[in-house]
Amino acid sequence: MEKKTLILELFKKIYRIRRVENKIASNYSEWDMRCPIHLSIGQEAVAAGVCQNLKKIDKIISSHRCHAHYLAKGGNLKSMIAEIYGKKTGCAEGMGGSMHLQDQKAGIMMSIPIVGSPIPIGAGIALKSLHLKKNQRYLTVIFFGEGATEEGIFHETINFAALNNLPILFVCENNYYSVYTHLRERQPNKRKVKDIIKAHGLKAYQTDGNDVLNVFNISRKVIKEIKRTSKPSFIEFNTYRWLEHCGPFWDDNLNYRNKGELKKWIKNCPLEKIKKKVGKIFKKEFLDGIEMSIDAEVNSAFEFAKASAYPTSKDLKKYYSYYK
Ligand SMILES: Cc1ncc(C[n+]2csc(CCOP(=O)(O)OP(=O)(O)O)c2C)c(N)n1
Ligand SMILES: [Mg+2]
Repeated sequence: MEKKTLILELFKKIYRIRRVENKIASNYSEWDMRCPIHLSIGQEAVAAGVCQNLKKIDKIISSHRCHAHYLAKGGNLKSMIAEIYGKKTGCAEGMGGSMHLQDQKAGIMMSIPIVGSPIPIGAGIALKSLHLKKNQRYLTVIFFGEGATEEGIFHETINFAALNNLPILFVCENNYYSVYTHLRERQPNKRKVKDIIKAHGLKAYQTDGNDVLNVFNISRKVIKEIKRTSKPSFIEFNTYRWLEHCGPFWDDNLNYRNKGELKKWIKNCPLEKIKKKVGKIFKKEFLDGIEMSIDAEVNSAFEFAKASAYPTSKDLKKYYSYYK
């Protein structure tokens, strides 16, 4: 892909994710969306940059903070919004909510909010690939927060993936916080996650997650290597969540984060960064047109979701045989 087309595509991806999540945040207080939400505002470049390198056949699996991954991998927008509104037209038939986004046609296998649990399941998905014919094989990307690296299952899976040469890209979005607790209160000082991974025998990288071109370039290089060698790899991207851990609001009145820290990361906005680059290549009117068409698409997904029906107790019976 030509560089200017790539920059435009990355801009579109990040703008769309931001637009969707801003609208979720602004509509949330209407209380029609009744599931918890974990927004990725401020972290979008990781999803956009990594997924830009994936083919439709490639698979991803995500966690509670899955909106950006789902959108970047090509998940259906209407089904996503309908799911968050708890509607039958949602991607989990309205019974999962924001933390259970999936669109298997687009290679989004599932999202699971039990911290750490998508990691071994992702390894299972990758293991299956090894048993397929060569032209049906795929790469699996497992997205998780740095909190998940503190779980035993993460280390067991890394070991298993290394031992079995599973074609996995482990993507750790290090936003420094697990809910209200900073990394420094959870992990020994100066111990790098990347070094632990290397000790398990994997190649491991750590880099800026807010510059989408940087994310794209390093993941392109690593993905090529995984496809060539069928050995798993790990990338830690440093980034930052702007809003509260769970919900649509700013929560810095709680003072668990340093105000200067948040300001610094807002200045380092992934959308503004790519917007600057794209603005140097394309005319403003052209970009305004793109933004308008994305806005219209997002608005119509919300209208679709609101107009859709809720699942009924009959629908529940399909999955819960004990439900009377
Ligand atoms: C096994 C388990 N323990 C605790 C929780 C509650 N919980 C939900 S998200 C979260 C923080 C996870 O932090 P991180 O992995 O860094 O992801 P982030 O929220 O920062 O994206 C916790 C503790 C959970 N869902 N699952
Ligand atoms: Mg975190």
